[in-house]
Amino acid sequence: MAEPHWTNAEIAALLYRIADLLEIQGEIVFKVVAYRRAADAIEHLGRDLRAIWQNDPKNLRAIQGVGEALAEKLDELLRTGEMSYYEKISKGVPPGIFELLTIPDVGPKTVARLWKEVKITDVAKLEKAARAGKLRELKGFGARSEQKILAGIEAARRKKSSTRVLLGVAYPFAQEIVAALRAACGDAIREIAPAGSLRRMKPTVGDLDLLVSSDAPDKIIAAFVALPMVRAINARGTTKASVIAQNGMQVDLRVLEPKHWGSALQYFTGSKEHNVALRQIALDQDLSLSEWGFKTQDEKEIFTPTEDAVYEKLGLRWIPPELREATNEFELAHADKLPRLIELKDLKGDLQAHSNWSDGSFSIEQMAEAARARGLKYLAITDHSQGLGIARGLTPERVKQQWAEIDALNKKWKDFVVLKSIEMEIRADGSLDFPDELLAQFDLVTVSTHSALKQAREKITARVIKALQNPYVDIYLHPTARLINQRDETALDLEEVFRVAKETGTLLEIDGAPERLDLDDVRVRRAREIGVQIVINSDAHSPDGFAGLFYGVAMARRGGLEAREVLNTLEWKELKLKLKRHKRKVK
Ligand code: DGT
Ligand code: CA
Ligand code: CA
Ligand code: ZN
Repeated sequence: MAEPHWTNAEIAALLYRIADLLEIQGEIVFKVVAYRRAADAIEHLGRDLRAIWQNDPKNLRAIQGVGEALAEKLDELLRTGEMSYYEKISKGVPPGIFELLTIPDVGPKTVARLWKEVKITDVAKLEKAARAGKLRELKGFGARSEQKILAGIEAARRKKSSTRVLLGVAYPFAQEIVAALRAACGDAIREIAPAGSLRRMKPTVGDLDLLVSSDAPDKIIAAFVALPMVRAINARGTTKASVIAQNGMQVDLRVLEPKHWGSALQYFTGSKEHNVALRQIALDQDLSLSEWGFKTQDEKEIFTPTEDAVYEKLGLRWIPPELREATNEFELAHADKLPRLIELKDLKGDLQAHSNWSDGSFSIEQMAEAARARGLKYLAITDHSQGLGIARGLTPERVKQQWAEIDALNKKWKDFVVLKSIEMEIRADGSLDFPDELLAQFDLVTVSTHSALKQAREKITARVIKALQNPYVDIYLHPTARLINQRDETALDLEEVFRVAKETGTLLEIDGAPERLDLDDVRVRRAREIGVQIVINSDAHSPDGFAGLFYGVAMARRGGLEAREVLNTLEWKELKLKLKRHKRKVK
């Protein structure tokens, strides 16, 4: 636990672990529940716990479920990177114990018994004992529980090895499967929609939850399992089926009667936490809510054929799926203050794209025509600067040649303009590849980090801040530098970067490339609170790459942004006036 920087997710995981430990050690239920509740609150806080604490350690107490004793422990953790209470209670606990908890149906109580009564302290020992029929020596265990545990171990292994699928892969796949099912079933389908995390546009998707309303479920199920993209059938019933597709994704289909459509779509869209909160709102109005609809106290059923009607019944505005993560959407819905979320068509230009002058594979003209065909009015070509060895980075000489090409191209259109830009690598010491005289001549300059990403927090933060303070640096791209499923975020202190971005008038980017989605929704919320200005870019390296704008907009929507809060919804001539280089000149 030497690493001093703890994210909310890591802190929540630590508290869940403490709860498990306490339960294994037979602590009173109240204490165990208190830790789980605090963990849940921190997990869904929506802003950095560290930032709250930095403002004033006393603020920790304001978090739901954090009492005085826990606030002290969190303070110690944030100050020193360690929590002595955790060290104390985990002393002597075999490390394999925690992996046992990942097996379905094996909870802390079972783990405690396995450990104390038959000295089983890891998954390997458990598997051996179950196979040898040794577990039935335990009171309450039989041959059936041994089988269940073996199946659970298998399931846990499968889950561990399967990584979540990128939204940019899952989304087009869902469209494809919907189209195929429609083609196969025709009029038998009344409504069809993907639900779950995909409909909420989460950056990654675990499995696909497909819903169909129909009066002929048998026909739909038969067509579904026979689709060409199905590799294997996990389960097949009369109204639901689960398959593994050729691309490895699990797809769960549920077929329901049209009268249940609204409540089912609402339920299976989730998130689970949103549903829990919504059900509580219903209970407060003496209604029970499930995927089948509402029930009154005297068991009268109320059906909601549309999703709108579910929210309306509870006196709420319809909440866009992207906001259903149990952050502040209910507050906003109650107060009738839900944002009018930005849409793809609001974007007028794209401020990050690459051509074959660096690591792209298409000419500037091809990229520009593709952007124009999508209805955009401007495109910044941001090829990499020379500091980035891998990407054929531009030297000042090649920059001048590129400008000549862009000037010639710009004579071609009346309704479209290619902007001269660059993706400037911020060197390890915070200096930039090009001198200010050259930077001043671009239409706009973007900066980013691709190298020395393992730098310590203070170092990388100082490095980025130095770049943002340059008067010619307009946009900081993909701020955390994460690559989903491949590379973690850097240790950058984003709070500090947000503050400096606001102060210097540097814009921050939502990079919509599916493997980046950076900033993500949680960061977008925070950036907006601080007052940082945001742009959404595709980071396209080919014409297909402009799809990134759609996913970038999805992150902005999840972050609650309206069109007016995203600067590239402006015409270029208006946006230009918002760049700090221009503001400075005007002054
Ligand atoms: P994923 O697949 O891991 O990316 O995430 P989701 O959100 O698609 O989750 P999934 O596939 O397990 O379930 C789909 C939706 O069904 C989920 O978002 C909400 C609903 N749901 C599933 N299990 C529960 C539950 O235990 N309670 C409640 N209230 N809703 C649930
Ligand atoms: Ca799902
Ligand atoms: Ca599912
Ligand atoms: Zn590139």
